[in-house]
Amino acid sequence: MAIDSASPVPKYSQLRELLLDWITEARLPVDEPIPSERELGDRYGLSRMTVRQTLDLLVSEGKLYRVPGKGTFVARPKIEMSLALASFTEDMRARGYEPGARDLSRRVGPVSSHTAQVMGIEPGSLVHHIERLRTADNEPMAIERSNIPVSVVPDLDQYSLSRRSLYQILEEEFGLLLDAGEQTIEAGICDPTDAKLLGLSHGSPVLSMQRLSFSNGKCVELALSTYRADRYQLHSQLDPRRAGQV
Ligand code: 16G
Repeated sequence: MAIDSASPVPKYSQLRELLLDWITEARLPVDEPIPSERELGDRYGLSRMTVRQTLDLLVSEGKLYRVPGKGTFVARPKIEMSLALASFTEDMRARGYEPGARDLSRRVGPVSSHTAQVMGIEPGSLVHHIERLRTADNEPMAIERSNIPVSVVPDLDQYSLSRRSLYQILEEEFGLLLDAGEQTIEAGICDPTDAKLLGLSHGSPVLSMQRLSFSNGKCVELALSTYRADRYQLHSQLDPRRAGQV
């Protein structure tokens, strides 16, 4: 297969298709190096700038990853984001990854008015603010910022969250089984602080999530999370169309 100079499809886009086909057909395994920019340029008769543009695109899509000084490699397939009320720990274990959590900050303080409104709690009431870096096989995956009402979970600050799952503590120590939840997912751009923690370059795409979880009608957690868009994707089954329904 070759690049078609007469085609209206930009050359970097044609090269993207060719490389993806080649990776699929050759069944290149994860972590396999792909040829250098120079080799690809020679092979397809393209400038290094065009080849780099294609590789940048495939890296930002999470199909390839770069190791400075070493080259470009085939990335692991993206993780499908769970749309269940599962904890990060359960979700990662179910997929065969070792989950991890690093406390970035934990404090108790009054809830802001807008957060109180989202959570349906009294403005100014005390909440646990918990900020954690979540890892899978030691690789940073997400930053989770949780707000948990002190009135619902009084002594949460007594428990370490680096060795135990938050949902497990809620269930085993406080008898709180999460039985309802809602989640909003939006596209976002990583700010410099989060980018550093997630090992991304500033301005990388991320998925910003807001999850509200409830137990027996009471709001237990509002989590505002930043997930790496190069490692996560959303997949859902589609219901058949029915006349008159939107
Ligand atoms: C999930 C939840 C988060 C919760 C965490 C508890 C999202 C999208 N999801 O990641 O709200 O705090 O699980 O995980 O925010 P853990 O039980 O492993 O600590």
